Amino acid sequence: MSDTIVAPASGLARAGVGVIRVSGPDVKNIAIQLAGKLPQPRYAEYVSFQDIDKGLMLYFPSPRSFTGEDVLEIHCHGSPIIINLIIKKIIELGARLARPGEFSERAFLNGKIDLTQAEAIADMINAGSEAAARAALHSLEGVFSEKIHALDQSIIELRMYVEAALDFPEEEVDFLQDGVVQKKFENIKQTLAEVLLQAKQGVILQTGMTVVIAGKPNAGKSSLLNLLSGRDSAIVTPISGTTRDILRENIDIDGMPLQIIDTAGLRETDDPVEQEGVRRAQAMIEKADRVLYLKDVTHDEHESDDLLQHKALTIIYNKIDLIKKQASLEENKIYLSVKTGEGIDLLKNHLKTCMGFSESTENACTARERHVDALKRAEEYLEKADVSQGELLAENLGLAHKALGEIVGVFSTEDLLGKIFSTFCIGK
Ligand SMILES: Nc1nc2c(ncn2[C@@H]2O[C@H](COP(=O)(O)OP(=O)(O)OP(=O)(O)O)[C@@H](O)[C@H]2O)c(=O)[nH]1
Ligand SMILES: [Mg+2]
Repeated sequence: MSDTIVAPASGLARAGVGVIRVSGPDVKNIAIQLAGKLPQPRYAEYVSFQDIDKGLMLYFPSPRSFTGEDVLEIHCHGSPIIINLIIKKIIELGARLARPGEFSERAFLNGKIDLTQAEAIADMINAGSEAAARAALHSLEGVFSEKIHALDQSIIELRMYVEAALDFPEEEVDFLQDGVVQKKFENIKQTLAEVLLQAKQGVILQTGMTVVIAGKPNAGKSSLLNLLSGRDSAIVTPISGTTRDILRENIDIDGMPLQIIDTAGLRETDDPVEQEGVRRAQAMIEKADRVLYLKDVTHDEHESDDLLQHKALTIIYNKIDLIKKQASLEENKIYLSVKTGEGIDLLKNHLKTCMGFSESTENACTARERHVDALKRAEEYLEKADVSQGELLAENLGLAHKALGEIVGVFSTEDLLGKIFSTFCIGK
């Protein structure tokens, strides 16, 4: 990598301080041209950025820097205009604007962090809840990678053991049937299952799920959105057809992030505005991870439920306060009252169960769909392996090892790297 990159590290927001990051071989020269000096490594110095602004400059010489290259950090006033002027000047001095995620990509390519750690940086910045931020920190500290490495190590060991057996065909059978292989193999499978579960949990923490509230007009959908989000975001009236637009709120239930979406009541109508609302509601329903289909218990209770086809459907009978019924939950049916709040805990617990969310996020790590996929593939290879057939076992252990390597970035194609880092923002 021969060029020097620059980007606003703190975004282009109006704030007290704005941070610009520069990385690459021209850093020393750029510092001298811009501020008249190169600061002492890792000490903040107060300098003038030509006639643009005054502020702090820090120099991190290679390899002890975030990217592993020479890095300069510039703290100026947090004005988008000032930040852009300084960046323009730095580009004149020979740098170019960084691509999204390019700083993290360089850190990965220079061996400062592995792929899951690079992803954890993005996860931390995007975290939607405290639990998600904490989990991202664990991943960034390498806790998740450690688990993958440990698992990988046991696979390699077993594979070496099996390969050794294959080299002595006359003793192979004894080797494979001495119980050691079987035991090690079972341990690996069990650990893999545990890591997979943790990774799924990590994905939930990171991305949350999309829950769409749907149903007939006046069932209490907007009231439910307001109750769950704890704010008065949707208009609620006794008039059917109040909501037309899609409304979104990000909430978290005991640390589990959720996006809840309120929609227009589903009904036949001649009003073109409402028709568009119903069309949008149906589009949201199709994309939802879960649909809460709300009914008014006073008149819709016995209506057939096949009004709506969705793979993840929960039917909610609302307004039980009007018929003095008890709140209850069975399978995917919940009786509750948004007005009195009775049964809302049942709904919250139901949502946690649906997502497989466990309460103990204390030691959780963030993870991605990509990690879950790779772990699942590794699991499939192990399923195909057979302890009594050496060749087959060795081959599948090798394939599982390769799948795990993709997670931390040992065996990653350029394609995959491009895909991962391009989802980062500029400056990361
Ligand atoms: N008694 C009682 N009334 C409720 C309850 N939940 C909502 N309501 C009332 O039902 C009416 C309709 O509520 P909304 O939340 O606007 O219903 P909606 O499903 O969003 O209606 P549309 O937007 O028209 O589709 C309002 O007058 C609410 O106060 C409940 O649990 N009990
Ligand atoms: Mg509404």
